[in-house]
Amino acid sequence: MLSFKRLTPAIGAEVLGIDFTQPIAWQEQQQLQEALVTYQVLFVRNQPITAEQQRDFARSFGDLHLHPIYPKVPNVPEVLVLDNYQTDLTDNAIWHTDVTFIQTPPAACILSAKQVPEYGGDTLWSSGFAAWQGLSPQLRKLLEGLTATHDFVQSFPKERFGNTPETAEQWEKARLTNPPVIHPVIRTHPVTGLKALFVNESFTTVINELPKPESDAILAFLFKHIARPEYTVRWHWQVNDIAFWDNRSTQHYATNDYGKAHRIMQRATILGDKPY
Ligand SMILES: O=C(O)CCC(=O)C(=O)O
Ligand SMILES: [Fe+2]
Repeated sequence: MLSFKRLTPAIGAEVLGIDFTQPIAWQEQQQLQEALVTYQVLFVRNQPITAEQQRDFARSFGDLHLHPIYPKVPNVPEVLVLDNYQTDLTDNAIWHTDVTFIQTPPAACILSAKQVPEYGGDTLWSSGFAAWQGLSPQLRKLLEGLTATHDFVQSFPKERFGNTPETAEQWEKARLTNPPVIHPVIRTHPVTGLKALFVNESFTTVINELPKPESDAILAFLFKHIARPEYTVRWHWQVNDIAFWDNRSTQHYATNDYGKAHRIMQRATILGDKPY
């Protein structure tokens, strides 16, 4: 029997009583889907799943995104590998929502911890609902109806992701297939109808309706606002933990404090709808 233990008032719950190495019953699947919207991020301890199991579970929620840059698990391209010995992951130590540089950003992501440092390497999630509700009515009025540009290149610059003969072609292709896109600054969650702040420091470059200096100042404020501890939950990883988050209403930050310790995570990314 599934149960959920809430972790903070704003966001996060631990899921108890589930085994992802076994097929998930339809009823459990429904419960998880509902809980994902309620808690925004779910954590499950002790789930030694294979990449194929992770892919298949993720696929039961929707089509999967193939990341244009990050390395993939061999033969399982739907599961990407975040290995600090292999890839520059410093941009994950910025508050961000995954893959907002496409027209239909992910609805949800599933992250599995394969190797973790003894200490450090925690990940934090922030609630876009709580952040929105934490703004004054005056600022909310200003932001509603505004749009922002999201650009892949801001977080994956050529200097770091396309600067070798092996990566240059992949990077150029990624840039061409991922031109900048426009999303609302405040999005409406398609399931709950709640509003969430939807600009993030990784990919959002400008609020389109404002002069650049005003856009810069307001974005800087919003990026700081989303990080307020009251809106967040912090997870300390053990190997084989899973995090499953609603990528429509949250941002996350992978703490970069573990130096040369080896940390490996694998992620499946479930595509969503066009934000409105
Ligand atoms: O490494 C982590 O904990 C999270 C990395 C990240 O940003 C992601 O998986 O989307
Ligand atoms: Fe991320």
